[in-house]
Amino acid sequence: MVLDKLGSSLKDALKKITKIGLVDKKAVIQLSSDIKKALVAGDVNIQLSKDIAQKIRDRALKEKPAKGLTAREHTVNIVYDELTNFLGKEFEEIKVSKKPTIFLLVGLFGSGKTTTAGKLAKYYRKLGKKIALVQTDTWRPAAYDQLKTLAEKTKVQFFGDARERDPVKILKAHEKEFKKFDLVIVDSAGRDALNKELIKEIKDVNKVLNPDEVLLVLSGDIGQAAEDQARKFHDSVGVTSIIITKLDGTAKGGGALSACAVTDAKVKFIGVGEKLDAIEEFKPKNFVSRLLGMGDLETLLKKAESAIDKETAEKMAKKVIKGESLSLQDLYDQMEAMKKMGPLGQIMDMIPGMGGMKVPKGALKEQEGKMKNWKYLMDSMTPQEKNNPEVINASRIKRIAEGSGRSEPEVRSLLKQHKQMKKMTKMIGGGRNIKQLQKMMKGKGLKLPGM
Ligand SMILES: Nc1nc2c(ncn2[C@@H]2O[C@H](COP(=O)(O)OP(=O)(O)OP(=O)(O)O)[C@@H](O)[C@H]2O)c(=O)[nH]1
Ligand SMILES: [Mg+2]
Repeated sequence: MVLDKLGSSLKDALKKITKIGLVDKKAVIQLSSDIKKALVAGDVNIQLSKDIAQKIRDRALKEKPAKGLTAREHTVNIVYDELTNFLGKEFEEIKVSKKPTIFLLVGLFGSGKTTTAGKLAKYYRKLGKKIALVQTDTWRPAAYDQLKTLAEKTKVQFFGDARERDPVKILKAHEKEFKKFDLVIVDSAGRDALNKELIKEIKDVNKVLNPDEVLLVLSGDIGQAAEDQARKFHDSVGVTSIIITKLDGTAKGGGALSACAVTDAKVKFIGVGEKLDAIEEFKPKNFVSRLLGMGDLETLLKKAESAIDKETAEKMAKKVIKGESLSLQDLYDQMEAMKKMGPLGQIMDMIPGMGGMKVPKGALKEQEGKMKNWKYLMDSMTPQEKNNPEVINASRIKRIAEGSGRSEPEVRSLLKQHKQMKKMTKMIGGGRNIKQLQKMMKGKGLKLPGM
């Protein structure tokens, strides 16, 4: 998970107060001191860490819990609130409604501009947008091929010119075609530092392109220095949004995120890996709930939504919320969607109540292996059997095993798994039984609904 260490020390701090019987002054002071330490260790500015801790302490001691909240819930809520505030409060989506919407990506060498251009292309293509990627980086020889390959991988249009040295000419040569696209994403050249030459180049490109968004790409590993970089870029070329990359591989991400929260341009996306789908919209609220282990159903649903079609996602979410049971067909659809969503471990972090659970890596691998075989089994079932697995008797089990080239015990194990899934969706639907669900999962060694 992103900001693993910061997350686990914040969770530990909160765990202390969920364990003790009484949340008294001493406990609150301890909590705020633990949180301050966690933030400082996560590279958040010391003064800022102190301020946050102080606010949490003051509010937890002064404010009366809202009706229906225990003192403990009240305190956790304040922690959540204050951490969300310091990461930028409300999230405002980048609108891609005007045609064409134009993004210009800027940043220093190696910050992740080109990779991010590819990621954004994939992200918005999944939302149904028609995309063009444009390379104006004439500085680095490999830049042209790098973005062209990404465009081929994501199946979007590519514009560029490997021989032209002037970025403005490249833009002029293609600008007429831009209006055929919903979103035109323009990559640009980086430099070691924001110098006159880079400023001039970005200004020239800016003038011809007149982009709707100037997105500054910053590498998370620069930590608090992100603030200075963001301000300088903003003052000289006008930045509308920030993307922080490489949050998967740095302990300094807390520093970078919190530092940018105080600038005029807000962080809109974060990069969480080298692969093309390793990008997420940065919503402070969701981010903090994940960090604190409260789960992040919204992000999960969104991922599911882009993987499966919207209709299936809504259908499934409704069933879970109503506590209705899911059919084998749903399990199958979910598995199909999961394949596109990434490893199970990543998904677990996003399910409320499960973020804090430590699941042995082996168990996840084994589960992923099992899923493959279930697919074969389900391919041998009739639609009726998938929708209503109760009809599957001994002779059907035999037929399914033979048809799929798997064994009868495997069919039985799948049916058993489905039964458990049904039970669990009922619990999640009830909403109150996460604890019970976790207990059951621990006992059985990872049996998630639909996984
Ligand atoms: N782990 C991780 N690596 C990333 C991420 N984003 C980019 N990278 C890697 O960072 C390196 C630099 O990425 P590029 O996209 O080429 O950076 P750039 O800003 O275009 O670099 P220049 O064109 O040289 O200025 C590559 O090895 C990427 O794979 C991320 O979110 N996580
Ligand atoms: Mg590049």
